[in-house]
Amino acid sequence: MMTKTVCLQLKQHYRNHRMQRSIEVILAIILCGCAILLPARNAFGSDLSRQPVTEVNVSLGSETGELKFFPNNLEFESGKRYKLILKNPSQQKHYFTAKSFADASWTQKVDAGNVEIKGAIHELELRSGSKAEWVFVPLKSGTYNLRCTVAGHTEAGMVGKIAIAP
Ligand SMILES: [Cu+2]
Repeated sequence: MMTKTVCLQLKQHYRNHRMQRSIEVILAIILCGCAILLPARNAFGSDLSRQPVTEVNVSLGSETGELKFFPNNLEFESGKRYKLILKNPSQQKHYFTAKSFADASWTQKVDAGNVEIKGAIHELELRSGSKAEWVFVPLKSGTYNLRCTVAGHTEAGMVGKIAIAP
């Protein structure tokens, strides 16, 4: 009777020990996985995506129908994160077209209406009364052109400059 109890206790102990070992193995595997994944994510840009964001408002045209960007001179700093809030208060559609600036930046996302777009952005179309938000990090310093590509608008002066400071 006594021996049987000891034997059962030993069995239980052995079983617990085995379970503990397998938990240790699983933990070790998880930790290994993290060690491999974390540096890769940081190198890819998770640092950039977590930076505090600076909001910048730009109006495409005006309520009175002026063909201009307000403001038409934008300045950003390389490596900082921005949320460009674009609004069109006019009665017609306008474009925010800045291809080389977009190429010199990392776009995190664009929110337009209920749609969130991820990936390269070169041009944003804003219908009358609409709004879009572009979250990005400028990377390559320089001065870039901005214009509205609606026929006649660039010629009428709907242009601007975007500077990325190093
Ligand atoms: Cu326009």
